[in-house]
Amino acid sequence: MISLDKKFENLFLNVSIQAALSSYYLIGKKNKQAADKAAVDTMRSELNKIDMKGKIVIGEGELDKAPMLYIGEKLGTMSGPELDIAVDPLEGTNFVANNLPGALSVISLANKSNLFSAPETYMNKISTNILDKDVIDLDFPLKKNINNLAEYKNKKPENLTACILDRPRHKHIIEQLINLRVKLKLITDGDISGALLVTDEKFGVDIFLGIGGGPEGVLAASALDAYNCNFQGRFLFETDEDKSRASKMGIKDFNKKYELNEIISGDSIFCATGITSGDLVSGIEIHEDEFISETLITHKSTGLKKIIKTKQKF
Ligand code: VTB
Repeated sequence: MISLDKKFENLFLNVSIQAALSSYYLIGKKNKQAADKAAVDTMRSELNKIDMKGKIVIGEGELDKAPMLYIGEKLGTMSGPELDIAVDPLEGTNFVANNLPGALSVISLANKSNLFSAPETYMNKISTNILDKDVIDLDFPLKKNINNLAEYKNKKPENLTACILDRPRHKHIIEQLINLRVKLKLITDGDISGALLVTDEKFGVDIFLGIGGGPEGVLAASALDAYNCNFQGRFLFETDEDKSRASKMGIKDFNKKYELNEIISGDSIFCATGITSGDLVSGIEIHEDEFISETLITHKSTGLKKIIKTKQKF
């Protein structure tokens, strides 16, 4: 594995913090677009200061839909290593617009060609902290996954918790989970955070599942890799347009189930900074001339996995 230089931990931590701070000023202003734009603008200008040949593989969409941080955009000073970069400058635009918990600025990087470039479509996902094969699988019936999980963890199904986005498309899964007596953790948005709740017992989540954004799946996978957790995802290409965009990005099998290491491989660094406080990290706090931030940071090759709290002067 070609390790990413440790200096990138601090450089990307700073990018994530600055993007979060920019969105902070839009909390509770009912303006999703402005909050997103603030984070995007800042993330882009901060990334351009870094000595790297960076390429966006997960961003705000394709060039025709996103003027900035579009998939394929080149960033950095163009001297330094070739890096793949995945960004979600504002994960949870509703959270910021409505002053609700859980908004994050998220970024992840890997060496060139090691991070999957995903189109803007939905993805069916599953994550647990179980690496053993054949215990949990995206293609097993839900009942089998829950029974296997219960047996593996030596818990009764009623003592298991499943995290899932609260959406009508999940009605059937939610009903089945209720029938299986599994405890639900329904989230209204923000399934990067949802998928990461399996990484530590303190969150009390045994399994994350359901359909959310594909880009969010790739970002979650890069942190889950550092935690030695499991993730599987399958993109849902529904329209001809989805399929043609996917083809252009090199995807041949539209029905493929991706294992974690087909999404992210080699070394990687992941940063998620809180904008509003949530399950993973606290939000930005501003005091007269300084601000406090919390970022969950992971670095696969060094084993770094921690929450970094910073206090910075304006
Ligand atoms: C998903 C999820 C995100 O928005 O993309 C969701 O992955 C949108 O889903 O974390 P719907 O189309 O069902 O609303 C988030 O929750 C926030 O960006």
